[in-house]
Amino acid sequence: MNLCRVFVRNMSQGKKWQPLKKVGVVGVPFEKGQKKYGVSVAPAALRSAGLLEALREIDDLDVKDYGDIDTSSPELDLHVKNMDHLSMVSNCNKRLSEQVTQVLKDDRIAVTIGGDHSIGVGTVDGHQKVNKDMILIWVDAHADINTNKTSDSGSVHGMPVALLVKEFSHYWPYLPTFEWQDLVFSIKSLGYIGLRSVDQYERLAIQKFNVPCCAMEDIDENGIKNSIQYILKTLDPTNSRPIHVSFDIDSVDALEAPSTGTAVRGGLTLREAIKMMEIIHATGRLRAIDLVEINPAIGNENDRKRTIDAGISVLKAALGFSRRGTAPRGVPDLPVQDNTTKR
Ligand SMILES: [Mn+2]
Repeated sequence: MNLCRVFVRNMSQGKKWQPLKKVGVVGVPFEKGQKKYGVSVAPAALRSAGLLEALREIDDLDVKDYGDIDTSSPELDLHVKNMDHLSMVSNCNKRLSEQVTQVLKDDRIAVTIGGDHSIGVGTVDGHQKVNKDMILIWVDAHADINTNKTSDSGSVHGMPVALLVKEFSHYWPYLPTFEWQDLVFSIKSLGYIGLRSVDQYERLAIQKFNVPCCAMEDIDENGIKNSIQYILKTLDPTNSRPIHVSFDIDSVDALEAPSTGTAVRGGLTLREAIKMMEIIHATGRLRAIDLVEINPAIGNENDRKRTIDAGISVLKAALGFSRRGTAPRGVPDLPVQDNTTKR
């Protein structure tokens, strides 16, 4: 009797995770977080390359397109040093946060297609409003954890992590128009994969806060499987927390994803990126994924196509596409011929 009661209690405490079979796609045609033209056309380019159809081909996946976020807003001078287009970044992220919250409340995985990486502020804000215990895996060549004091460029796409972790609040000045943001996400719930271009103060931040981090040299040393498993185990030893992946296409090697604004050689192979996503999918805990920094205006037609294909392959792997193939559901046999004559 007592044993039975203990068993029932354990069952109800240990939530059984299953991959969610419903996704909601949100486009964010926004590029004011960096200086180059073109990132804002990525959602349209991904859709016309067949992103939605590719996701719908995944076994049993229910895909709803929520359309694009309205990224238009007046440019205000907020008198914050070394932060370009701050009011526009803030407005876009506010709307994006609300949309991501809605997708998750609709019981779908939020798939956000950027846009530059400044939109990670809104996707994480919107996600943690629903899943307070989420962990964040930032897959990127860069750490994106500069403040306006440490940034060389003033571009906000190099600052989203610093903007979204609460431990950084006293490294920032007052940021007008950011009142909508719930600054509750902790840097203790963050891990990095794919780093190979890290500024000095970014490295200092990673060390100071002991952020679990698999830079490319660690991935070369240990392999992608051990690397992602190390990040997942460190952030969430009991396998019980929802996962948010913010995937910058520049994490992938510039040879395989050339159409991006800050390409760096020596990155993840496409196969490593896909393998990592298959492992994350298998946890059953993926609840939000961002795909950012594809810039179809950079490179030639071949570069553009290769980069978009890489991005779609990464999303497919995260959402359950199997490279082994999938047999048709509920079909026990191959189709037989009407003609009964045997060969
Ligand atoms: Mn990035």
